[in-house]
Parts: sequence; structure tokens; C-alpha cells
Amino acid sequence: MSNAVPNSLSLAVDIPFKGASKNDTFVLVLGQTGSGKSTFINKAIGEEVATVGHDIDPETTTIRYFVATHPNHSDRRFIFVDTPGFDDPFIEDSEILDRIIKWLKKSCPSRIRLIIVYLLEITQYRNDHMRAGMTPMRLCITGIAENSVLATTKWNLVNQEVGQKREMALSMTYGRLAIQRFTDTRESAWNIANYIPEVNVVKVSHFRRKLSTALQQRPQAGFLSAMFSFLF
Ligand SMILES: Nc1nc2c(ncn2[C@@H]2O[C@H](COP(=O)(O)OP(=O)(O)OP(=O)(O)O)[C@@H](O)[C@H]2O)c(=O)[nH]1
Ligand SMILES: [Mg+2]
Repeated sequence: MSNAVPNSLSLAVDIPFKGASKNDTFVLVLGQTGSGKSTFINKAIGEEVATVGHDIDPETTTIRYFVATHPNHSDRRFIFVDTPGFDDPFIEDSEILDRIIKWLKKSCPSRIRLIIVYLLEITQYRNDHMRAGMTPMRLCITGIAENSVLATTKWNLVNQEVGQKREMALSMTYGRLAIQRFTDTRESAWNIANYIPEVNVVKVSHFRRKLSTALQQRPQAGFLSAMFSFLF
């Protein structure tokens, strides 16, 4: 496949992607720290391009991109964007979202195919998602729920029956979102990245504006939940 082109090696700044074309598909990979974002990207690329964390500290601290061509369509370029995880003890969720907004501004043409892959560990209880990951998730997909895939990870660490119950609970709560299992293979990563066959072209400035407005209004939880209830 895939002429994977890692960006410059770890620098403590978010390096924008230069040379994007309107035919590119951007896959923004988001989720709590440790949810498996870098692992997902490595599987999609087919190489260990993103550093995976194996201890309790968050691993990815900068936004990094990795370029691949679609396994079956050599003319389709996918830009996988690895991001610092939410719920990081050292970086506020709002700072991460703010950096994502800035990165998109510097890296993307005005209209692009933008997919959000939001990873959730199936090993977590539903209440954990409600407390932590779900709030950033709602913020992230604001405005592009139809281009977002909620992908559950770490299925090999959970009793299948328990996992299925949690998956069902997720789909009852977030039924309007595409919910898919990531099974830790390259094929599975591409099935998720490709899950939305006709990705709507997104006006990046519109998405950024919605995201930053939602971020500013975040403390008003009641207002926010009302604002997002239409999504689900
Ligand atoms: N069993 C299992 N472990 C996984 C899976 N995906 C990731 N892991 C493990 O989870 C840990 C964290 O994975 P990462 O890919 O670094 O997670 P991340 O979301 O990039 O983490 P941060 O960069 O810290 O935000 C590593 O030990 C991975 O090997 C999975 O599908 N199954
Ligand atoms: Mg990572």
C-alpha cells in the first residue's frame, strides 16, 4: 500500500500539514488518553509510525499527521491525524481542542473531506464515558456528526457478552452516530476510516467556529446538553 510518510520526528510543537488538496480525506483520531489512537493509526498505515504508550503516562503530546494512500484506490490520499488524548493529567481538554482548531486552520483547505474517528475503550463502564470521554466527544463532533465514527477498542480485554451489552448501551444513547468495533487489524482500521462511503465535504471554518463556540460555552453544562441533544 501505502507510501506512509511520517511527519518530522517528535517535536514539541504541532506541525501543520502543507500541500493538502481538496481531494484528500482527513481522519482526525480523537479519544481519551490510552484509548488506542496511535495504535489505530499504526494499523492503518501498516507501520509503527506513531509511538504507542505502555505506561500510565499519556504518550502523544503533539498533533502529528501520517499520510497513506487508500489500500484499494491509489489515487485517494488519507491524512491520519494523531492527537493528544483527553483526560490527560497535564493538558486540559480545552487546550487540546484549541490546538486541534489551530492545526486545522493551518493545515486544511477551506473545504475538505473530514472524518472524526472517536475511540472509546470498551473496557470502560458506560458511566465512565458519560463522566469523561463523552463531553469532549460531543464537542468534537459538533457540526459533523454525519462524518463521525465512534470506534470501540480493546475488545480482546473484555468478556464478549459484557462488551456487547456496553456496545448496545452506547448505541441506544448515541444511536445517530456510526458505532464500529476496532479489532486491532489493518483491515479493521480501514473499514472504520472508510465507513462513511460518501463523506460530506465540510467547510472547515464552519466546523472550527462551531467547535470554538461550543468550547467557550462549555461551563454552562445545562445549555450545552440542550445544544447537543439534537445530535443524538
Ligand atoms: N489489548 C489491546 N490493547 C490496546 C489496543 N489498542 C491499544 N492498546 C494498548 O493501549 C495502550 C495505549 O495505546 P496507545 O495507542 O498509545 O493509546 P493512545 O490513545 O494513543 O494514548 P495517548 O497517546 O497517551 O493519548 C498500549 O499499551 C496499547 O498497546 C487494543 O485494541 N487492544
Ligand atoms: Mg497516542
